[in-house]
Amino acid sequence: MENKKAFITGINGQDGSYLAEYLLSLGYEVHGMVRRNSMAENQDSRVIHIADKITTHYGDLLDESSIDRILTQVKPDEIYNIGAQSHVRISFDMPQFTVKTNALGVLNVLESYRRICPEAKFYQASSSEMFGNSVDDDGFQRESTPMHPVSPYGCSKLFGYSIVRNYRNSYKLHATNGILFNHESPRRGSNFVTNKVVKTAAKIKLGLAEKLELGNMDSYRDWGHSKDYVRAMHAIINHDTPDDFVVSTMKTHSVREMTEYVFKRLNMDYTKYVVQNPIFIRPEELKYLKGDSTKVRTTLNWKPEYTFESMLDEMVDYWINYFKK
Ligand code: G4F
Repeated sequence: MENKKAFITGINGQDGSYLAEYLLSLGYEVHGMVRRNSMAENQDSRVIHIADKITTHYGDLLDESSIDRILTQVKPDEIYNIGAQSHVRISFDMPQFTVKTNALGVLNVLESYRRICPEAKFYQASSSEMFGNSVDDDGFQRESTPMHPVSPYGCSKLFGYSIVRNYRNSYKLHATNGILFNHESPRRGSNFVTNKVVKTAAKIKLGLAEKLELGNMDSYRDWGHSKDYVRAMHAIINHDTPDDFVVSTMKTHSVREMTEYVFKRLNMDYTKYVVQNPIFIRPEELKYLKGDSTKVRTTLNWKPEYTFESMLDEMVDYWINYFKK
């Protein structure tokens, strides 16, 4: 039997790169879309170690003809739409770009998919940011929780989520949503809070930095590991029935608790180094996330392997080794 073919938008991101590795390990032929930018380096820094095993194609979520071209050429069995402007605070600085990419971009991929390879399966990277500050009485967010986003990013993701459901019902497509809570790793962009804290704490430990500037330390997040979450993406897209699933650890910690843990692991007291800079505070904040992932655990037999602590430990070890080298 021929190998299955997967097409990943955002293959050079944190999730795209782990997903590509995971699909290769399962014997897939992996294709990914990369955007042209003006950096001196190549546009494949997170997948350079598997560059000879994957095929990258230049394209953009906002350039329909490039998506058409790639899907016509590749004819994938599975499409993972993971590319996005994924930074919530930056979405307040670039609201229109964020909405075009994260909302219209989903529609562009869906339209090409519907016309060119409707027999394929489709996965959309939906987000817990869509819930905003809505929480069920038991303190969890789940598939049935109302969605009231509090950022241009969250609003754009809610459109993406809704249009996937609409296309699934209207055109009988195997189109799915993973509603993923925060997920991290050493490959996380350094302007997201976990990697920013770990990287700066490692620098402080080695005498390479003096302080860490943060915004709101009293918001709560349900943090898992990207490697665990890409396994969930694959399970979701391969479920017999196209459906929507929350993916989470079912535990929550504040930014302050996370910072305290990281500094303690390096034998330091965070209160001596952390200062607040209002520049990192958002016009409207999502205060509390804790996901109920019972559905994906019971239906698809998924569970995370990393804990909050083992995930942060891996990130600390990575950055300490990186700066020592
Ligand atoms: O790490 P963050 O920037 O992640 P955020 O906003 O929760 O979004 C991430 O998770 C979403 C899933 O819910 C994804 F959809 C999205 O793409 C992204 O992956 O911020 C986490 C928390 C926030 O409450 C923020 O206000 O940390 C707080 N924070 C405090 N100081 C900071 C900082 N966040 C950042 N990025 N930088 C700070 O200095």
